Amino acid sequence: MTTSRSAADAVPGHDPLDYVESRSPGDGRQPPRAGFVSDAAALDLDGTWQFRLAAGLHDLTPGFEAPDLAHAGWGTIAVPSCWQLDGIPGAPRHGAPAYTNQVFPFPVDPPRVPDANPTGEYRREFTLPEDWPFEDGASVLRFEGVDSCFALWLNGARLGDGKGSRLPTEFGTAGLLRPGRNVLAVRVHQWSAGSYLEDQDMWWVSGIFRSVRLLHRPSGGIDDVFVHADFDPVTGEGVLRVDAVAGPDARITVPELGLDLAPGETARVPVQPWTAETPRLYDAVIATAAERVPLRVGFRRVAVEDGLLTVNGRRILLRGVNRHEWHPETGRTLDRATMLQDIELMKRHNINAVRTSHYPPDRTFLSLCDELGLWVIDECDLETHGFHLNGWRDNPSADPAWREAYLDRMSRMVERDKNHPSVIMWSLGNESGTGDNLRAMADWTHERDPARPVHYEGDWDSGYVDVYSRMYADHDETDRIGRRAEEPTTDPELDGHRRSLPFILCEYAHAMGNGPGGLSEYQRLFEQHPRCQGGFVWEWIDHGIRQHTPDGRGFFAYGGDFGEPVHDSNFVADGLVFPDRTPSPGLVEYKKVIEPVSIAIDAASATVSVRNGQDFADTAALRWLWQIEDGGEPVADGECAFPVVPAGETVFVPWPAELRKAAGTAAGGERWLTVRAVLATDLPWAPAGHEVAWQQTLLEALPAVRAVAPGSAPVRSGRLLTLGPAEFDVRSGRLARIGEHAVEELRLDLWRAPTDNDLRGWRGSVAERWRAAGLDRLEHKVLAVEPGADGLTVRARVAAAGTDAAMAADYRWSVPEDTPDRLWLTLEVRPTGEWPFPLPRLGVRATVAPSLSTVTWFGAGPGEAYPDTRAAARVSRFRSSVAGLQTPYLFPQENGARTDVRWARLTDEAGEGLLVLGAPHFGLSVRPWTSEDLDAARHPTDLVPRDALYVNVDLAQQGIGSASCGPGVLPAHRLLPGPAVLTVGFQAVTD
Ligand code: IPT
Repeated sequence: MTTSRSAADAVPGHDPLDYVESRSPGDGRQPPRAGFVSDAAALDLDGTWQFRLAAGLHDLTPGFEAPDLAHAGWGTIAVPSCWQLDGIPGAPRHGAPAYTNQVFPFPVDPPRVPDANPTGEYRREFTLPEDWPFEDGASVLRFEGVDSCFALWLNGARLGDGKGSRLPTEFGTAGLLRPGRNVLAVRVHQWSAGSYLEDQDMWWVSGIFRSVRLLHRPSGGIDDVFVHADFDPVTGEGVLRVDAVAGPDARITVPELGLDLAPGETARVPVQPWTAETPRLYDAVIATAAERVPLRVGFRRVAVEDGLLTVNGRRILLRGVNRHEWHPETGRTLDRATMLQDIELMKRHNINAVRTSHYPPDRTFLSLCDELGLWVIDECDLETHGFHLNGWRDNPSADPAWREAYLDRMSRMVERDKNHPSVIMWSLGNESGTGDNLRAMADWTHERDPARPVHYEGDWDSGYVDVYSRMYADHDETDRIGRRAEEPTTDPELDGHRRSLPFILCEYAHAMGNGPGGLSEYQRLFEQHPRCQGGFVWEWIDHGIRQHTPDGRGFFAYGGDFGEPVHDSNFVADGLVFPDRTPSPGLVEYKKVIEPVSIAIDAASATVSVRNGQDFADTAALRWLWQIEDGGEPVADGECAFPVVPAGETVFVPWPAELRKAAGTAAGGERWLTVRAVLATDLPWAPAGHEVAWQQTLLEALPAVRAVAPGSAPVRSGRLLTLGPAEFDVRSGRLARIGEHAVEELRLDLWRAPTDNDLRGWRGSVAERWRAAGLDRLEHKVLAVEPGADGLTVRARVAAAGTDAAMAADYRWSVPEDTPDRLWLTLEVRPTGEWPFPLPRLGVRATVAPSLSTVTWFGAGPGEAYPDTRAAARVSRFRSSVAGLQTPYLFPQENGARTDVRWARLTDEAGEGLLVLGAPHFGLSVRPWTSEDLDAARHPTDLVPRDALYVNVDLAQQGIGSASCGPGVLPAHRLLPGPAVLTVGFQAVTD
């Protein structure tokens, strides 16, 4: 290898660039310590830096570190930022992001990396304030995160190098810092030996992506602090001991508790404990004469006891999400407002836990979790997944040469984050196979912090961890595990141990595209089996990157959009929120499924029961509101005065008199009672009135709308058949209009644009079977058009080219004499031949004029819902524009269906339009494009409204499942082919 290298790198007998491909975690670094902010002098080095992107080690700027280097030809970059992204003003994009899930985007040859190794040369001058305390102690440069490997020079002298992208690194500046002007030069390599340990399923982006600061370390100050704040649930006492590496005069004070302690001294005092539901923090200070460090202390005890994971002596239930750090413009550089937004959104959607998949987050996030209350599994920056594709050959986890790197990563996480009460478990990393290096990480962690359990999913035998953790186990297996009746371990010696452990699903319910389905069924298992302590939905956010089409329309890019030769397409878009953090229907569904309080209404006994499913908090923060709706219109409301329900308990309360009275007053329509739990006062994460939980019950059903009067006969004139308000073509039997409104191409429809969950699947793709069977290219052969005394019958055979399997479809049209404006369709469908798969949908599709673009309906809503994602849909009356009915999944697919619709009106601006009536219910989708358009589109910007609206009226749809990574649609939600009848009415109306 010949490279041009700068003279200052040259150390005799040593290749100065060896560190890039060295397994060593770094050189010249300070020992890791707790992350904290003190009153010692500090200089923020974030901001604009000089920048040049070199193509590889052969392209480095000679003398790059020299203090007086001329920057001719250099650009600038913002620190912190990811150089492949251009979301930060002043940070033009360099190179391009690339997405792979498991596969390494370079040849697997550890620890070597490609010659094409984009290398960012960063330089920044800074001026020290005049009062910088040079005479006292030392100063360190602290990098919170640099991806993936770097070396640095201060005033021309090399300080060291480091790896471990999402972990902090500090370097001493001994003797090099000068009063006034200083020059810091940092060289950052996209690829390094460390890349083999950082194969997380996410974009490859690089650079100094978290903050950089110069910190004064006063002599006699506080170098490290470890707060041990135990809570004794028997006595209600907090047990505080603070260990410190500090000046001999260090004292710890907690004014609110009247404590003044020396390091290592233990105090017991009555306290209010910290939990995610009641995040009580006590302000404390550790101080010496030289330095003062504020601390926030939360007292809690995490334990694995009697086969359960407990906090403060109680089993907890994790209603969690996996959170990557992501922003559609700035990538993995997040500001505090974005972190706070994530936590607020989580809390508002009843989420109580976060796994920091798959690396320690910016530590501001953990401070916010301490404050606002979330259980955190803090995960180490470690994943070697790509070795799996090579049969785990050379996996670093089992290679002693990597042991130091593994231990280094673990210690840097634990040391940084050990004082966060929100962190209840340490995770060794993700998908790194098995091996002694993982065991060594666990052993070290148990020794260093015996007060927190250790988690790692990758070793199914659970030999060195404290909880049994799995990902994507299906419902049946989860049930077996819940009964401690799962398959035995590979190593029989470990079976007893694993069977005694609590169980969590560290990933489940893959939220890719439309879905996930099956959440309710999982939640039931978590509530039924004490051992099943919940899980973490995969994942929080779609990692889309904001881009624009040439004509300026915005969209979110995914894998392949930057021309990557190897990529995993839209598998990076599998979150509960869209990249701009708009909640997806999946998040709304999850919120309902994991409600912390469950309301049950019993109309027969006129009672409501409330089960407080929280583990610690009572219900004092909640108010209970009731409302009765008639045909979806509110008719009465009030408040229930419930007693405060302690955690884990249930109360039954009779309906208040007003509610009893209102419920007993028939009004003529379908009547529902809704009871909602809302916040009584403002909380730090949501305002008063925010809805936490709800339940509905039917008070009064309506008799079926279907008329029984005899139908009238169609009248023929030329090519037209007129039946009441409708006109048909006499030859084809096709409906042409209803009253003034063109209603065309109405026919049986079995197709939906496959969802990600239809397309992918561990047990094969159902969408491939649909396509092979031709469900997307069905031909409609009219066999007979039969006008009769009481209506019109059109018989058709619906089938795809090349197959003899078919659907017999008989359309019976009628207009009952007593409702001469109303046209009814009864569609009878019978499969013939082989239909060995569930159908995507079963219903009719028709087109109407694009002007009918307002949809009002009485049914379930307001959001989209499918058979296994309908928990969050409530019965009421809703109104939306057609545009508002579409869910803009990053990869276009079936979306936007409304379920259990009793009636719907599609109207134009003048309020004229069409009424669709169920008998009793139907599923409704209205779009400005076809399912075929949706299927063909790759991004929402590919979808161009046509000159018609496409209306699907469904008897049923196939469920959603989460087969894109995990189990498919549960049997109860599969749409199996069989004889079926859909009845639906149409009428021209004025709003
Ligand atoms: C699992 C990974 O842990 C996670 O990072 C993500 O890739 C997820 O899958 C899918 O989106 S690993 C899976 C192969 C079980």
